[in-house]
Amino acid sequence: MKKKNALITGINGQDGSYLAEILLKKNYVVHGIIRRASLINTKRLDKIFQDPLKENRSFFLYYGDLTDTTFLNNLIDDIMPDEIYNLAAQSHVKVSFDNPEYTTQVNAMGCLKILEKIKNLSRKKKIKFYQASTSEMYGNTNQKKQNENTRFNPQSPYAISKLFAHNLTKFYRETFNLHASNGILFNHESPRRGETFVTRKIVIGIKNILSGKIKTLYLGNLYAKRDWGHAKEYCEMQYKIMQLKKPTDLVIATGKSYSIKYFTEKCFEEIGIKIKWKGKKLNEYAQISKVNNKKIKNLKIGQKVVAVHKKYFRAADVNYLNGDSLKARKLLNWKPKNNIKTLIKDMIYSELDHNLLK
Ligand code: NAP
Ligand code: G4F
Repeated sequence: MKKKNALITGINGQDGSYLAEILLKKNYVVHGIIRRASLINTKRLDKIFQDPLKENRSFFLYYGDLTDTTFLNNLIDDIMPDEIYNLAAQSHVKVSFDNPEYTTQVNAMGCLKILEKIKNLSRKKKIKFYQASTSEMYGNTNQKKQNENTRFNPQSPYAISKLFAHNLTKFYRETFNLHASNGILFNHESPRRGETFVTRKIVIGIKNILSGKIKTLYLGNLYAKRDWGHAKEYCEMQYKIMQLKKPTDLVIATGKSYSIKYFTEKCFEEIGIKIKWKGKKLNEYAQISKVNNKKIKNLKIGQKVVAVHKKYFRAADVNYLNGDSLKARKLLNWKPKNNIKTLIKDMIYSELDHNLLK
């Protein structure tokens, strides 16, 4: 049987790398776009990389950029994929405040370029499309749980660019009859998470505190709450959404929401360190109150290990996200396997030197 061809934009990212592994296991030929960088930065793809000179390859990488229309059109013409997963994005919310135009070019216009190309090819081939939509689009809402019918109220250039792409995807599906779906994914993390997103930053911060490289980890808004799932599991859902007979928009979430403060406490707790919070607002900090781990010798009771710094606050923030994924649970026959505990364990144990752990 002829193998299916999938094109993944953003293959080098957290999700792209997991999705590529999933599709290769399902016997797909996987094509991915990577950006040229002055140093090789494709570590997440090391496991699945195939020598370009190997015959009968099933994994192909192409240098390109979502801002380059000619490149995108030529590549899609060449591959004529069965499925396109659009995961490429300037995905950092805080960065989008400083780079709003670039964020919009990539996240919004990038999506438009691909949808237009799929539409123009539709007489030749029906290419299916998945758009990486986001819970950030809900912004600040008074709904206790957010689902596919909740009103969007985006709070950043990132979220606005993603809402543009979300609406486009829906519009092209309804108007031009494309098989195009939005996965409205709530935050999902893993050992492969980018180092400047808060969960990975906390885990790396703890590692650096344990090794003595830093004394204190600085964070921003400790009171924002997020619905954190596991990226590997959510990427399996991206594949499943693509396989639906009828394209649609689906929320993927755990339905549990925790603050950054809670996540931080639980990470320390996982390695046997109890922290105590003191102070308020910009003077808030946490110090070590107990160490229940004989292998940790260089930390003292009272050491200030976490503090708040205004640098890490945003001009506007999303205070509370908690997803209602009932529709996906029914349509995809899914329920989340991971919770905050298993997520923290996976991130901590992948990051830290096992000799330092309990
Ligand atoms: P990520 O780790 O930041 O990966 C994004 C990928 O996009 C990176 O490989 C990046 O390339 C690539 N990229 C950025 N700008 C590009 C451009 N101009 N042209 C081509 N490629 C470009 O993000 P992620 O966490 O895997 O998320 C995947 C997608 O889901 C993103 O669209 C994100 O916005 C969305 N999303 C994520 C979450 C989440 O919690 N993780 C939740 C909802 C939605 P480099 O490797 O060269 O930087
Ligand atoms: O980890 P974050 O940077 O993720 P954020 O902003 O929720 O965005 C991520 O999830 C979205 C899905 O909802 C994706 F669409 C998006 O691409 C990205 O993957 O921040 C989470 C929260 C925020 O409220 C932030 O203000 O943590 C707060 N926070 C507190 N201190 C911090 C920090 N965030 C970062 N990055 N760094 C801090 O020091």
